[in-house]
Amino acid sequence: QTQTVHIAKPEKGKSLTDFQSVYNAIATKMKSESDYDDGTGYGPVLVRLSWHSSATYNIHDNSGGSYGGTFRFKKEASDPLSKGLENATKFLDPIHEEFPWISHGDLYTICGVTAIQELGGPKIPWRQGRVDTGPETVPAQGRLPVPEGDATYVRKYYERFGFDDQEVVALLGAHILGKTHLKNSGYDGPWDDDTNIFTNEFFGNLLERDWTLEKNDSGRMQYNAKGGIMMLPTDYALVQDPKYLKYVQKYAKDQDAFFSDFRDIYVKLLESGIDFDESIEPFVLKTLKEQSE
Ligand code: ZEM
Repeated sequence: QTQTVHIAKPEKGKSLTDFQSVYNAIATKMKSESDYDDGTGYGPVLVRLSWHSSATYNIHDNSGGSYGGTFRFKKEASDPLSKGLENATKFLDPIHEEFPWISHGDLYTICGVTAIQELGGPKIPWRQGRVDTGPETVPAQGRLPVPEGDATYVRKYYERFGFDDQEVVALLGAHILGKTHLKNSGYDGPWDDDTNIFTNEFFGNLLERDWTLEKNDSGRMQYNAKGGIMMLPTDYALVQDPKYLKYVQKYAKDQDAFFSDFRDIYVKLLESGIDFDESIEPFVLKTLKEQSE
């Protein structure tokens, strides 16, 4: 089987300061457009974009992943499972115009790092060096997960990335951010009362709320709890499977453990399939708040 090789090449002549400028431009635009999606703001949809641009990865042939920035091509972005992400790419268009030197892969990953940090999540060490590849490198559709699956489906799905049970549970904690939209996915509602604060509450909600499986207005089955919050079947799978449940309980009790494990698996996701030379240092970018202190 042929293996795709993705060697990181840093943006020429750019240093930490330049990437901090990109971070600041994204964070500032997030703040000034905080009305988006009924006051949720753009943070969650930017995190989802970083996930979908990386979610095409296949460990068996090293194809897909965030390296080539191929989400910029219609062939990839038009996947019905990515509906709604045009809001994220449109948000980023003027950022790319301001910083035309940044590759799309770097932009589609640094935006997720920016959003998580600005919304109160862990600091994410991020590395530059993704290089735009051509339309011929867009993976065939069918690599994104469907929300209808059970624990067996979720475990099998993440084998393609080489992620274990603990990593999968930590990563899915990102579903504390944002919401599902009938017009995009056919699911309906947020995962928490706060849609734009990164905490370990996804796990607390899974364990503590009274969940009822109900049919929503597009005929899809989802878990609902009082106060209008919801879980996808793939989210609820994490409490149905004893091996997953163990980590749900751990992260519900221990936000520091969640933050640290989430950081590690999110970095692994964004860097899947990329060879970084030792000379490419991870950047820990500062939040707007840290810079104003
Ligand atoms: Zn999500 N996700 N996701 N996800 N996701 C949605 C929204 C968001 C799955 C999924 O089907 C859906 C990860 C994994 C998985 C985010 C981040 C991450 C929605 C709703 C669906 C249906 C879309 C809509 O209607 O607008 C499935 C099946 C997953 C794996 C099994 C991982 C991993 C993520 C990040 C690390 C985020 C932040 C959102 C909210 C987007 C928004 O617009 O509010």
